[in-house]
Amino acid sequence: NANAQSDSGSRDRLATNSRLIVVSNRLPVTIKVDSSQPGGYSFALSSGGLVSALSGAKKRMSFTWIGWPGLSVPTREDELFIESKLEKEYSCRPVWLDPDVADAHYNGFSNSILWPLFHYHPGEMNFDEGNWLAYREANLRFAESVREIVRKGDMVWVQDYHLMLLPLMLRTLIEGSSAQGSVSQRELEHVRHGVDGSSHLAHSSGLAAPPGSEAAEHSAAQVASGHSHRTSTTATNLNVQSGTTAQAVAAMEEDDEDGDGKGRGTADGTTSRGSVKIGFFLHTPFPSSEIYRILPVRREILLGVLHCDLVGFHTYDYARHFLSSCTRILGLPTMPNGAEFEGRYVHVGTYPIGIEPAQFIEGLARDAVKTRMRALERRFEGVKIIVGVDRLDYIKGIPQKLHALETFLQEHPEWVGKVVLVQVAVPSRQDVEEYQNLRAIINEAVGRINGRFGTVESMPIHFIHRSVNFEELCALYAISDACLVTSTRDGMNLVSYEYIACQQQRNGVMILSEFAGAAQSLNGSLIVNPWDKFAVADAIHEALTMASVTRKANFDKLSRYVNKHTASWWGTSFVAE
Ligand code: ADQ
Repeated sequence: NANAQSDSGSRDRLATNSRLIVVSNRLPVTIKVDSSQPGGYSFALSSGGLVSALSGAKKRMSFTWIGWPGLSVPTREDELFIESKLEKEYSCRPVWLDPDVADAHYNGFSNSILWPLFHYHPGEMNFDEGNWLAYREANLRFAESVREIVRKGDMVWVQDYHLMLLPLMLRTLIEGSSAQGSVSQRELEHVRHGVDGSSHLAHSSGLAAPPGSEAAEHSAAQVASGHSHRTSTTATNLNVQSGTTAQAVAAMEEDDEDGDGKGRGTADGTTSRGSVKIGFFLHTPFPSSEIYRILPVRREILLGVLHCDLVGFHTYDYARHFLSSCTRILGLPTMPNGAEFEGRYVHVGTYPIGIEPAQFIEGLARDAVKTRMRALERRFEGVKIIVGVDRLDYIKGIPQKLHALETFLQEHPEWVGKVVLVQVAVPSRQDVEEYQNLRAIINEAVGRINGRFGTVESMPIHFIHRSVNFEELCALYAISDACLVTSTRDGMNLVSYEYIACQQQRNGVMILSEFAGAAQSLNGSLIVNPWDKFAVADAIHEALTMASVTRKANFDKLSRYVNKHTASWWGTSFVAE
């Protein structure tokens, strides 16, 4: 009941007459070339967490989702066909990116710079000027796509580390330059100077700013201010930029729905501040400022996000790290719930994400899942099962998990042959070199441990290097005696939530890394330091020998939390705020 009340409470605060525009790197629709389908393409809605998270808000508000469609197509006709299908059937709008830009934005900058740094792996970070330009370029394309449809009163909710410059770019496109504030105008322009696409166009067409032009002077100013290493390859053309802003304002004035004749423009040709609300949510950790300040473009990324009204994180610690970076790097005055920036207050808050437990309960009721559970229980009769489900990513601490299991078997030989780790690892980001190395490390460890403790009858580790379908996942979660999450950093970690949702019958034990955001919420888990293999081995032993009454008491706490803090609770709370 408490759940229902708080949920409907936040839903009631949703402004149902406004429109929500969600922007994420990928659209929640998988599009494939398929000659058997009308138009030559097949479409399938993804079942990701964000899709369920937004279902609540979607029912109450008019809704559009903007993102990269995951492919490029040969002709404009193909694009138009896909655009029309996505708009009519999925309320989605694709952002078409040149394949090279898409690759350098996603693999080159997002996953090779921001992802490792935000997860405290600066050693894996490869900073490269070209990738940074591609990141800006892609963010600009997204901003332009939003600008084409955004109207006064809309809310734009930007998702995740792929789009951290988008809030700044969007504000510039729809509202023009902001007032001089605590950050110098020149510095803001430095981030913005690619805003109108002039940098890209000039760059790709071989144009350079004519000597003596405003653009050249601006670049010179940047050289003088020490920014030349990042700006010298681009030509800044502020005239083009203001032209683009004027076009944006004109487009919005044409679109003047309230009929007051004022459109969204003010007398000076820009829209008033706050005519569009912008929110940003980071799904990864935000690292300590001591780590964050390693980033060569640390100021630019902070400035990008600070053009929001609300910035959200999974945990209080991430929010605190963000605010202390704003103070230390930009010198901004901050308070526990926000920062002052350019005469406005940017609200910063904690919104822990969840899952939709009902989907898993419904899954467990399916005949196919029940049949599969019986088959697995027969296969592992008399053996305790520990389950691990992770993307094959270095942040998930899979080598640490394997070492802990090895230590456990070494210290407790009586368990050899009586416990298995079923580790499912979905292949991920295989174009990035660090992920290929990780795979080799894991293969070696699995082979070594199985060689050491395996017998003809049994192997301690069942390693499955692929994605498993939803029914197999439900069955695996439900028959396991414990779930082991050893992330060395993880924004939240939803696998722990999914495991709890599937454990009504067995009341299995959740062993959870203290470095996953979920450790701050999932009271009732055994919390471990994944770097301490002896401590994890002890937790495995404790989990396998825990009295059923203790398991039940722990499970009840966990289950209450997971059922209350659902994905839709997260989505509606953020949007209502
Ligand atoms: P991820 O890093 O992808 O998400 P997580 O939250 O654990 O991590 O979600 C993974 C999802 O993928 C789960 O729904 C899980 O079931 C599924 N999955 C993983 N391996 C699978 C496999 N082999 N087969 C099938 N399904 C598999 C990012 C952040 C997290 C944050 C989420 C949401 O890194 O910290 O919790 O976003 O904000």
